[in-house]
Amino acid sequence: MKETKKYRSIRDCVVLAVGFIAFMAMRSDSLAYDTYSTNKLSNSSTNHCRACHGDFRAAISTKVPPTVFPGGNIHEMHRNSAYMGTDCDLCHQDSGRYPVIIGLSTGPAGNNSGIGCTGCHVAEGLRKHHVVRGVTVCLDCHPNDSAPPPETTKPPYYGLTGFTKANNPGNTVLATNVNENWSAGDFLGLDNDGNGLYDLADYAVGPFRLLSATLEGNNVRVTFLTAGGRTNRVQAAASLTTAFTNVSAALEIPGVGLVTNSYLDVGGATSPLRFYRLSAQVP
Ligand code: HEC
Ligand code: HEC
Ligand code: HEC
Ligand code: HEC
Ligand SMILES: [Ca+2]
Ligand SMILES: [Ca+2]
Ligand SMILES: [Ca+2]
Repeated sequence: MKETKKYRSIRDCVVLAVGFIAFMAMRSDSLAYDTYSTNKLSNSSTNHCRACHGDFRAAISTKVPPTVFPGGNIHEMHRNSAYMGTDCDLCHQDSGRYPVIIGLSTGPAGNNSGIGCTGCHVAEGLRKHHVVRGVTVCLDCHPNDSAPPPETTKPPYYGLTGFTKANNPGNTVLATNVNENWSAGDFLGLDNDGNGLYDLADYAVGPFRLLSATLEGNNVRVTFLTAGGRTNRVQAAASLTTAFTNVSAALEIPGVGLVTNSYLDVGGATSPLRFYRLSAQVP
């Protein structure tokens, strides 16, 4: 047995070599996304976070409309004690500042084991958010994600006093520099579960209910509590046993935070009996 292994045919060596090259090719491709920037690891300057989000010490926003990073710097927004105040070791490896691995870091000693960016950007939710916003490339290498935890679940790093000021994932306060809103102007934190809805606009966080239905001549004004960023419809039925149909178009609720909205159902008061309900559209 030993002899046959030792004197392998040339053909076997070629197969082994081809196998090795194929493995190398897969490896460098898979490295394309596991660090923020592949520039110092391979020649690839595309297909990584930096290709779309730019230099971490700059202010490139992928949001539409763009969000505003304090001091024009994503790095400072995360780490500066005037803002989120996140400890270096939550993202970095203390052996060196580069490269920054997305799912691995030194971590806050005695608390967590160091899961890098995913301590706040929960992996499944982050990827789902990309897919919802049309960046489907994530599915190439992460096709089998389980369902992300809901918007209300605190990511592992949230509330680690002394290591970061990031806290409530629901971001229920419309103010800058609290909870998970550290960029200015939009009052939004993160879409933690990646369903396309942020904070109060996420149905797991913000309330959604009918407040009143009042007569205005032959019409009915339906008033409801919802949140900016949602798309809602008012629906009606003649009885509770018949199907509800849309009476309003898809209503895009403007602004951020809790909003009282109303819709005038023209001719709604001409039917002897009419039931209303609201429908939620999730992107
Ligand atoms: C092909 C371009 C592209 C690549 C590559 C990319 N992103 Fe994004 N990213 C986007 C877009 C587009 C959005 C959505 C902007 C929005 O929310 O409207 C986004 C959103 C985000 C957000 C905000 C999530 C939220 O809840 O608001 C974070 C954080 C983020 N990306 C991190 C990353 C990380 C980490 C990587 C690398 C693993 C990465 N992105 C790779 C385009 C990209
Ligand atoms: C939110 C995560 C995060 C935190 C917190 C953070 N950094 Fe960074 N840091 C990064 C990322 C991402 C980069 C860019 C890496 C790249 O370009 O590939 C970076 C880049 C750097 C670089 C440049 C590395 C190079 O060789 O180009 C230095 C130095 C650095 N950080 C130091 C720090 C220090 C010191 C702290 C704490 C005061 C800190 N960082 C906190 C994520 C973070
Ligand atoms: C301690 C929690 C925490 C950690 C760790 C963290 N982030 Fe963030 N990050 C946030 C929060 C919260 C926001 C949203 C701030 C806002 O929009 O007000 C954010 C926003 C971002 C954005 C801006 C998206 C946009 O355009 O609006 C990018 C990009 C980003 N993070 C990348 C990273 C990367 C890469 C890492 C790891 C190197 C990382 N983050 C680690 C909490 C964190
Ligand atoms: C070319 C293949 C490839 C693509 C495309 C890709 N990734 Fe990854 N990703 C990897 C590899 C490899 C790792 C490291 C292995 C690991 O930790 O699972 C990784 C790790 C991660 C992690 C940390 C590990 C975890 O799941 O907890 C996150 C978060 C992540 N990727 C997000 C994204 C996002 C967001 C996109 C789309 C913008 C994306 N990836 C696209 C290959 C890829
Ligand atoms: Ca913000
Ligand atoms: Ca949130
Ligand atoms: Ca959400």
